Amino acid sequence: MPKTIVVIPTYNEIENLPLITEAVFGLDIPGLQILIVDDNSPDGTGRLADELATKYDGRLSALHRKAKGGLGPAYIAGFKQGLSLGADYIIQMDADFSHQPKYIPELIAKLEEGYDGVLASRYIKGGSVDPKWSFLRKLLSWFANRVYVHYILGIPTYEATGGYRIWRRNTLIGIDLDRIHANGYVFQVELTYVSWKLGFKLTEIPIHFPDRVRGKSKMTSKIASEAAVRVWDMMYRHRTLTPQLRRTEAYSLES
Ligand SMILES: Nc1nc2c(ncn2[C@@H]2O[C@H](COP(=O)(O)OP(=O)(O)OP(=O)(O)O)[C@@H](O)[C@H]2O)c(=O)[nH]1
Ligand SMILES: [Mg+2]
Repeated sequence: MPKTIVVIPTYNEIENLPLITEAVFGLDIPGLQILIVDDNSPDGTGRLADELATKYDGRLSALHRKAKGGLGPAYIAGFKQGLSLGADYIIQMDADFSHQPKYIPELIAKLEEGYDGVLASRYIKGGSVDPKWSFLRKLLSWFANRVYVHYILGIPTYEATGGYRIWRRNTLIGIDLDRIHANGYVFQVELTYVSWKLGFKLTEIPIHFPDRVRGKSKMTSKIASEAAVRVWDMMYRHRTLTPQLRRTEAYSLES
């Protein structure tokens, strides 16, 4: 039975955290654990995560970081911790229910067909976003993923800014997380780009993406517009990667 760890980064998600953990454990997937990565949320999400670690003894753990450092560094710390806990598969997922837990069994099943990573996609056939999105938001997100990422970066998927995925242990080691520098949206694109350049086999499953109901979004239009510029720099930095440059040794948690 493979050990699957769901890494959930949180910042002020006190309302969502107990509900999302209950929903994930409610799927009754054998060997599944949750790792919460909290950046010292002022609303006490980190304390709640410790309480949940006691409640779900051995099935849930919390990683506490000192201050809000962005999604990218939180995920990298969470991935390294998950690997050191012995995960065979690692799922990355938001706490706000835009990433619906019901797709987890499908993500695992698809990975087990022999892929190195599976992306939950809003922009392949059968996928969709919240009907409440404005036309402009839909257009920008569609353009970023279907056009920019696919045709400019050349990534053979139609989703790269979304952060609902599953990775094999060896993919996250091979990527070498220490070469991933970006935050927010670009972090998701960088992870996809680097894994593809290194020759890992990626695929997608379609999902519906509803907007969050509880709590506040941390995404701003500044972060979104910065992403469009930073993605060029990211592409330049990784342009010479080839499968020969995969990392082979495990990470030490100090790095
Ligand atoms: N640990 C940590 N988690 C974060 C940070 N920023 C955001 N998160 C979490 O990352 C997930 C995604 O953040 P959201 O604010 O929902 O951003 P988004 O989903 O891109 O934007 P929306 O569509 O507006 O919800 C949530 O679980 C947040 O709590 C951060 O700096 N540190
Ligand atoms: Mg969200």
